[in-house]
Amino acid sequence: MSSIPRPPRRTLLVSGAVGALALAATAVLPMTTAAAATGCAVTYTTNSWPGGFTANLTIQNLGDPVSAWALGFTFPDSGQRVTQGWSATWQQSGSAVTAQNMSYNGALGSGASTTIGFNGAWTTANPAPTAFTLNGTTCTGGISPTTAPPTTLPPTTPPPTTPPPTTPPPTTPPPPTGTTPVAINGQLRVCGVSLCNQYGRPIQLRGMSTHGLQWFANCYNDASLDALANDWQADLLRISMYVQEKGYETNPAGFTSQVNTLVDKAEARGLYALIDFHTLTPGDPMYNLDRAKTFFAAVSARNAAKKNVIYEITNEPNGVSWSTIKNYAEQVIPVIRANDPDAVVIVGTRGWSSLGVSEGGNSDEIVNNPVRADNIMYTFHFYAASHQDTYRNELQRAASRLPLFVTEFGTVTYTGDGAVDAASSTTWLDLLDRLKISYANWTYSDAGEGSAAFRPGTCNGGSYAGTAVLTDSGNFMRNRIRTPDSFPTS
Ligand code: IDC
Repeated sequence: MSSIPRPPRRTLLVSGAVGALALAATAVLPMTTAAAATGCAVTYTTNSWPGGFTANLTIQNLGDPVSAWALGFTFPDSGQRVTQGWSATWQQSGSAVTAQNMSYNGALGSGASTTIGFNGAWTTANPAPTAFTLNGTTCTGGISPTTAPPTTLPPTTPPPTTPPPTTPPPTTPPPPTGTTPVAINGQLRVCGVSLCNQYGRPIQLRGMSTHGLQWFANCYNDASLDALANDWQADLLRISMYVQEKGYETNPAGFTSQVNTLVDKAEARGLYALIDFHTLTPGDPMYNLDRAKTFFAAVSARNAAKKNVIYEITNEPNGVSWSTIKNYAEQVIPVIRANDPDAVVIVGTRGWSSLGVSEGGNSDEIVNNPVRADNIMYTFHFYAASHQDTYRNELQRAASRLPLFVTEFGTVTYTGDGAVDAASSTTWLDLLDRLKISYANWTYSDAGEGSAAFRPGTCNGGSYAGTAVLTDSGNFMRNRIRTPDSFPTS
């Protein structure tokens, strides 16, 4: 679906080509004397292209406050279906669709509204649904029932005959004016199992991870990041902020500000910035839940307006169940969403982010019990000299079912040291390229270990470009990363 070129966006309000132009009708709501007042209005806007569409729905509660809601509607055409939704849990049975609130948007006061949406597919026609229910009540209204309600259902009010252009249509992203990864791709969004750019097309980001900021701060400066953007032609900087091991817990304000500075340096060079809350030991993310909430509240508020930020909420959970990780994610994600609703969030997986494999599990535990949040991806990590076909097979199996992001991998063993395994690394990266899975390599540093890209001592000097400063791993990765990107722009 997403490979089909999209014509410019239009709203249902102004479009005539794709069928019915139904919008919120207005009427007085039925109400019984004893029951709570109910009522709702729904605005459905869509943009459509051959075979696919995106729909946004604004739901307004015109009754008494509710703490949970379910929206229902029926597609007019049997070929229409929801392929991936956000801001609600979406289900379709035949032509009947329901959207259940998420934990963070279930409460709707009187008159309050919330917006949800989905990507869809269609075959023969793509008319808009014309009737909606909220918690079983037909959404007919724009008026609160302050006067005596009718005893029978009001007649359906016809849709407006003239388009009411009260809200401007959503902006079509203009063609990119710059050539950096962020200038071309803009705000990212998860679509299906892919990471999609501002044109709704799947992309792969390739880049490098910092080492622990507490140890290698001298490796991250204007010259080294210029080399990453220009010489390496990278798309992405992963900012690894350890929480323990003399990291964040020792100086929250200092590490938060160090991360923000690197976000700015990445932005200035058109690089995406992956903010990694680098939990490792202890492996239970719940140990750092309060710190995570404090940290992500701060960085998401400060960076909300930026298009280049991706949040990685826990690096490598280990020794804990998937349900614990999921519980952690469902507490941290709303903190980020409250400030930065449209950013992609990445959730670590069981067994050092191996999708469970390193602890005897597999990705089924996630597929069967996904994190209840939209616009998220799941982490997969590997070290090429240690992790081979068993892990590759599981990644491939999971890739058609879950949005995956390799936020960290090494060309060496899982210790971070040893020789580059070029054969396994090549097999891995060819697989990630084929599946369009984004990655960051451990590490863009001069640590005295095989996984470091720079020779020891490099970060004491001022020169990072070219191959003279690189280790075997650095050379291997620079060659992989600097090949041209092919980001779709329409
Ligand atoms: C390693 C570093 C090493 C450091 C160690 C403990 O390379 O210098 O002493 O962490 O902090 C991971 C982790 C990552 C590890 C890396 C290599 O995410 O923190 O870095 N690795 O062991 N998971 C698998 C491997």
